[in-house]
Amino acid sequence: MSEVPRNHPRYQSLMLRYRLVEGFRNGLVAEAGLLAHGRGEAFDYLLGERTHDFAHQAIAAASALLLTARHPVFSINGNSASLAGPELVELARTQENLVFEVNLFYHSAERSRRIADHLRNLGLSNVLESATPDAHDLPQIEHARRRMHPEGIARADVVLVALEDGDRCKALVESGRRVIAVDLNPMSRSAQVSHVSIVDELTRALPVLREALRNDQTLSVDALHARIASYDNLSILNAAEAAIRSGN
Ligand code: PTJ
Repeated sequence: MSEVPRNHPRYQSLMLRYRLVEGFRNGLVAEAGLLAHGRGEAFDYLLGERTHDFAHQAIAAASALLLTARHPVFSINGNSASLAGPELVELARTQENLVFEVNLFYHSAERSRRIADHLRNLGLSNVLESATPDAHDLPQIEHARRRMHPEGIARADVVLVALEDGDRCKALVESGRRVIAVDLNPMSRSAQVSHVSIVDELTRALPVLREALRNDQTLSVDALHARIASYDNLSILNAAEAAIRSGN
């Protein structure tokens, strides 16, 4: 895999596969995570593997939400940790109060610990694991993703999720938290129910988000609130679906 020449037309896509397969071999990624990635690749292919204007608009709203948040938390699963380690580190450097909480659908204590260790080894310090003995439970959810660390998602007012399952997204929204989703499928339940849906590939979207956070730091809270108030997620989802259907 490392022998793929940099000028190969599918270089980036192949490198992401490599990160994911490596994550699988190291016990970070669930078997189903490999399938979830393939689904994402298909949508990204239809989107022309680029960050569209609708994603830039969603990222601008996400930046405003994160900068005005009291306690923002990025919910991390096996795929996001394996795909986007370096991008998460850069994001944490820009938004210092951002907490990273390992929260898994196919939970095992072993995989959760491996993911948390992986992130800490990359240099992240604000790393929590949902499945702690004093975890709170998110109402409406039966599976392992209901758990919330008391210093993480349980206290969060803004939660960023990526490659998320729709029922937890909905439960997070209904719990009163503001939810930002990164999901290549604008028709997924996660994208449909979130307040801000970034329809873009995770490792492409995060550096754009980091740049937006950097640029927006000097804006007033009023200006950030105005941006959030004027943001219309439904029109963003419609634009993303239209791009996929038209192939533009
Ligand atoms: O690590 P765990 O146990 O928490 O398991 C996590 C997985 C990913 C297995 C689980 O959340 C899952 O099954 O996800 P889904 O329901 O398949 O949803 C994944 C969504 O993310 C789909 O809509 C994909 O199109 C999208 N997606 C896949 N890869 C990417 C992506 N979106 C952005 N960037 C990607 N790289």
